[in-house]
Amino acid sequence: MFSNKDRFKESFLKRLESMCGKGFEESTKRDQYHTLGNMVREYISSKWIETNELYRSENKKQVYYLSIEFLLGRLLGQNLLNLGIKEIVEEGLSELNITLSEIEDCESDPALGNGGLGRLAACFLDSLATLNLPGHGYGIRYKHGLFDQKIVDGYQVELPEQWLRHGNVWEVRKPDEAVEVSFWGSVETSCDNKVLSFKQVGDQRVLAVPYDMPVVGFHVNTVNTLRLWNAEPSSFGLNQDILSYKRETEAITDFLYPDDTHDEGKILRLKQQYFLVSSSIQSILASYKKENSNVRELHHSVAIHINDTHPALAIPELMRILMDVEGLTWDEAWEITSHTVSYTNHTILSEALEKWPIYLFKPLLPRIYMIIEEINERFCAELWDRYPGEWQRIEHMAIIAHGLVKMAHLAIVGSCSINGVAKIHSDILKNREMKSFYELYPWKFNNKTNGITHRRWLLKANPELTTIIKDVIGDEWIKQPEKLIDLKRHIYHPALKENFAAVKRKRKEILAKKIAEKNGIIVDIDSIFDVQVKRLHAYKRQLLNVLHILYLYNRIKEDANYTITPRTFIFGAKASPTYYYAKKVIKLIHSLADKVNNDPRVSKVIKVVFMENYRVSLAEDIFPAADVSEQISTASKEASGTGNMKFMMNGALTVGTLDGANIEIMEEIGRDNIFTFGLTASEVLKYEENGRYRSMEYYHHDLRIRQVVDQLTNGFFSEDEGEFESIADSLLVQNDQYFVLRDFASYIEVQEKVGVAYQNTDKWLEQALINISHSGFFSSDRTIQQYADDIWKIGPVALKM
Ligand code: CR1
Repeated sequence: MFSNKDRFKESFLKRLESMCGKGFEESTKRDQYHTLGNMVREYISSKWIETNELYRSENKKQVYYLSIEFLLGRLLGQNLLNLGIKEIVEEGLSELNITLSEIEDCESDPALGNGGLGRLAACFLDSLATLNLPGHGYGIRYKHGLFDQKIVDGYQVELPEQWLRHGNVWEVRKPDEAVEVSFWGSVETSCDNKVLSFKQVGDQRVLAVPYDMPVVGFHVNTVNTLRLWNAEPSSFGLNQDILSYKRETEAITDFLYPDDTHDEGKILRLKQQYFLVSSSIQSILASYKKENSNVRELHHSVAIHINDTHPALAIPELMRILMDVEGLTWDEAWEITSHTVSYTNHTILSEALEKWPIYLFKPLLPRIYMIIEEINERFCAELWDRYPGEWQRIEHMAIIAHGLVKMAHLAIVGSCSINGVAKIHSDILKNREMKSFYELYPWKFNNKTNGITHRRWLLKANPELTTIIKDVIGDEWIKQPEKLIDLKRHIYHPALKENFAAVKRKRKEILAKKIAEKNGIIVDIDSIFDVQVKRLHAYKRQLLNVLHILYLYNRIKEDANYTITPRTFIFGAKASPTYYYAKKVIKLIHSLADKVNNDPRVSKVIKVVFMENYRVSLAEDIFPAADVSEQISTASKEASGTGNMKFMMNGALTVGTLDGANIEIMEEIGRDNIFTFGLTASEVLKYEENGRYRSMEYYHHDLRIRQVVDQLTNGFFSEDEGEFESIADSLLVQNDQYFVLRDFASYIEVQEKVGVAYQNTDKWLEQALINISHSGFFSSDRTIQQYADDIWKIGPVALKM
């Protein structure tokens, strides 16, 4: 049906009629989307079945990637591209006078994730399939993904996201593979022939029903699986009021937690975590046992990866099943578990380190708690042997302490590998945050610098740039992204520069049109598009960006001779609904935008735009249009960042601190092709240790700082002088935890350099092209290959094309 455009057109029209009961003329765009989506899914399914059969027959080691988030984005366009049938479909549709993008816009953008961590998981799935690696995702099928953001009078309002409202063409419900997950109750211990056995009784059972989604590799036959679990009432759960049982059960998969760093501390969140883990481990074991008789060999055939600590209960859950169901001894079960599970840490922010109070944990998961207690006791005994008398160290490293279960400690002790997500982050883990664990298990610690799939962030998001690159260096780089470096030889060719400039311009025009439609703001295409898009967090320092814009406003107002390269400052960010400070910053951006955009003189040279509801599909419009990428976190706080890589790949120049993967970007492209500023990580950490930073001194000594900080509370923005007082307090009263004022002068200076550099168009274009040439290193194909070789020890299993 996709062999050529005529065949496609014919099947499309036929299918449309049979599916929607309408002729083409009466059909809506959504009917067309559904028809095409179904055709594509059907086309995928034979490869999907073949891949699964191959995995069964080859019986090679497989990896299961457990993640509480998968931020997939829309799938139609990506699947067409990966299947290699996008052009045929586009041609066929154009003969019907429709464009693919109109149809794509009918697809909801599944936001089953918050930000970097969830999007990373989605990029990894794409790379696994493309590299023909047997690797599958396990996650939760949230009925409502991350909230939709509306801005009302400058304030964020959250609306429930509804990605399933019109169904999901990509999923297949598999009720036959449903499993049960137990909560509450108590553990009955019995002793038979000196062998203890454990049984959870009086528990509440929840049915976990899998919905499988195909993960299509790029131009290969591999189709892996993303299995998302849905919570439903089980027929065994009827020992309670049926309505409340149904409600309680379904609540488990109703919502994604909209908070990506704070530990919510909610029992529902813990339920979600155990629900994901228990159903996934049961399913992994069931499929292992179909082909293998000896569960003692599990770790030779199965690797289980936990994406942050949210799925860390995989460790005690695997122990439970190996002992209570399979009848293994503790030592046997531990040997297998600790060789099967590996763990990635994504942040050092202490508020994000999950710790569960025992009083919540123990009643909800009594058997799991028992197992963790035992893991802890044995671990502490080991420590006691190794560090006799050092009770402080032992207390500090224990898995259970001060009434809390520490998930990161559990994850470290029970895993064979622990990795950070950029060099500096992994070093901080080893030398500071997890130092004592590193001393104990140095071999477990390693780094895997994050990556992004160039298939979504370049081929799909920026087909115009893709074409230019292909015209110059061919298309080998598409399969081997490191070959993008071949472009570097051509950066001085005027034609390449011109073509790149034309593409950038075109993409800026497209974005400008969206801004005009959505925000009613007309922006200057010739201005620098300076973009900061990411979750809103104090450590990401959107505030630094805001204060700099305010400083520019003041300069322009005060000095008639002040000249500046015109700039459009673009923001996109969701704030966690309960994060008061973050929501205030969103309001501040809007108040600033009002001031700037409505001032006749200022608005001639700068504009401020906040794009509502930042999400994957919007990101695909933004990255290709950006000139400048703002990566300005307080050094040491951003574990890696991945937006930085997407900008670079689309030829934006970075303004950044020496934090996370910015450092490796700099190492790749050279110091001259990035605008760095601010404290280094070791300087920040030193300040934090010695407590010598006084933000007040910067406020008093730098008039530029004093002016902008005063403007937060002197009625400049609004009659309500208290509106932004909390922000001013964070800077002064609370001594500016994220060093905004400390880095302010250095930020102004580097931004001036950016303005000057942009004037030299030729050089700017060369630098943009240098960024693109080096972006191959940041493909998630490289990252995944490293995970596969060093951690999972898995190799490709490929079907012939
Ligand atoms: C980090 O903050 C990193 C992503 C993916 C985030 C970001 O720097 O790029 O993970 N961490 O590794 C996170 O979401 C809960 O922690």
